[in-house]
Amino acid sequence: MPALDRLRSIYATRFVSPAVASRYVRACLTCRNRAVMDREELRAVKQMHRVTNGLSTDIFNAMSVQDRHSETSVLDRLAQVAGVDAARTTKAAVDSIRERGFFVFPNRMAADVVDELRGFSLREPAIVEPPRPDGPRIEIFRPEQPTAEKFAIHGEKINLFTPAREIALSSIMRATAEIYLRRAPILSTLQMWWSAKYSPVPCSEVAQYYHYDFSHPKWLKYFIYLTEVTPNTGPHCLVPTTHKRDRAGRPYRTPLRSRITDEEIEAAYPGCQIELYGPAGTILAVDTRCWHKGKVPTSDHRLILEIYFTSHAVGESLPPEHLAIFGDADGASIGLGRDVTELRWAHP
Ligand SMILES: O=C(O)CCC(=O)C(=O)O
Repeated sequence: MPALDRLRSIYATRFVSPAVASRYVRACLTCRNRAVMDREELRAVKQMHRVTNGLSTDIFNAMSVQDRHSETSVLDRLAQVAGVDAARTTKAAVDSIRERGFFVFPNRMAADVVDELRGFSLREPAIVEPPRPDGPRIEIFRPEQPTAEKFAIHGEKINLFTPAREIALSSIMRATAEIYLRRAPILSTLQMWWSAKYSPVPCSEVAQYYHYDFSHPKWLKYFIYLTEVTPNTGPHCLVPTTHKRDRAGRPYRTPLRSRITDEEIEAAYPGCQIELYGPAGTILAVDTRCWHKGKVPTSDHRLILEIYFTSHAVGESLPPEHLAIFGDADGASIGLGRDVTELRWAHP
């Protein structure tokens, strides 16, 4: 690498400009009482994250905490609207996510809800990924003849599709997110996608290499398997506890690295990678600040639904999925007179 480029890369890894630092400080001081932050603020939080190995993000999040979303107050409200068992499950979920970065719910989505969602995915046009040089492609996924690695469905149709809405409105999911974020959660994404059995080679554009997400300061993703997931059908993989700061991952949390190989992860965290399997209906909650990826499916396709709650919205306003499902209230907080539709759990 030429000397000037090396100097630039060292600078980008270790330092931020005074303008970025001051934008970050201003964001820390003002974001507690705002649901929406602008893109420049997020960029500053992200740049600081990389040079401080995550410490600055933890400080930002500590300064954004809202007392009314404390664990005790949310669990009390949840027990009133959904019962003590729901509160117990939520507490177990939050403890596990805090400690290990993920939780697999003991109950699953009911089979008829899974079927409805799967049916929807087979009749709605999807965005084909990775994009081709000749531009974006929209296609209905055909399991017998996939033409790419990923087929993603999001937007108005899914926001209005009752089974998907009902899951997003589940009080257990919102309560878990609310306690974990310590704020009223913002629904930032509601989508489903097929990871097709298409190529045996991992594809970086569809998240088949290890990476960590960072499109908001704090977030929680729910992944619901809508097909059976085995070692060969594209399990979600992660390295538990790496949503917290650690030394082993520091070299990879730099601006120059975004896709990390299995071998690099193995060298940094020997024996720690896990793969999450389960029947259709399995519900995972993951803080994808962990190193994570989707494993390439080799024997069959995988369908997954994602519900992504974040601490803040980024841009000018609340996201369309949030507005479509929760309206323009400041966040998807439970027990405040809004819909408390419960998941239809199936017992394993
Ligand atoms: O497909 C997967 O399991 C991984 C998804 C992922 O990396 C993400 O949503 O951030």
